[in-house]
Amino acid sequence: MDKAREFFKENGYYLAKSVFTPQEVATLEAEFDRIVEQLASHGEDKTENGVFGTRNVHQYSGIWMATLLEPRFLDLVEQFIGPDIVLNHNTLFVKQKSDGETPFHMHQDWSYLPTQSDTMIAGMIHLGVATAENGALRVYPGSHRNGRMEGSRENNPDFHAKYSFEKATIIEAEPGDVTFFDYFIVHGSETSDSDTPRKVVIARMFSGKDRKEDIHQYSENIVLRGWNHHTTASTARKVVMKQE
Ligand SMILES: O=C(O)CCC(=O)C(=O)O
Repeated sequence: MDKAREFFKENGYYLAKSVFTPQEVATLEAEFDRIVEQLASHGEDKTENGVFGTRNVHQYSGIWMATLLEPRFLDLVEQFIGPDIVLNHNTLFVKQKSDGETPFHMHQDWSYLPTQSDTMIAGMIHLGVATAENGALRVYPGSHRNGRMEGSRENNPDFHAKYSFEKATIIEAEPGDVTFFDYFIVHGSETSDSDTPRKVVIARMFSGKDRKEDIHQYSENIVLRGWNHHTTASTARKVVMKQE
């Protein structure tokens, strides 16, 4: 385990192999596909350049809720952010072959969901293979040590010119693996050129000793392990009421 923590600290990411068994992946992929079918039945399966998805798989599936609470998963998360683990939200997405421009130009995540102590990380659970061809995640190892970089959003061409896809490290993965990454690491992914869809669920989690910079900022605030030291009656509401 120390190996995972050390690698993460040094590089800003860690690929954990075979966290979920092939049997578990089969069940999770079936639940994943059921969510996708439900989206399609509501006409919510329009792709943006080959990518579509939804937030919050635990709002669809009890099995997915249990998966986010799986000790093998949380033991790894604990290595990176400590024993108090709060779910901000999660995202399911499928990436299919496309001629369009990638929606994931190189960026950092912090400006989308800043927290006071910058503990936010992502845990990307792979339900299918991730390869260079089908648009796997690419990262700049060690770039998390730059902290908050100005203009590091997906829509900033100057930032993308500085951090090309070509020079980034491609993180290929197998079903059942989990890729963890810091919200400061420079990352992104190219359009898929493969007939094999890429399927992932990405959980965004932060330490229960940390807090969102703005309490009105969206968060599920679900404690997956330990304690949330900043919850109050007002923040425990789904919609935080603004003071008049
Ligand atoms: O996994 C990918 O293709 C990119 C995802 C990403 O950039 C993000 O969720 O911030």
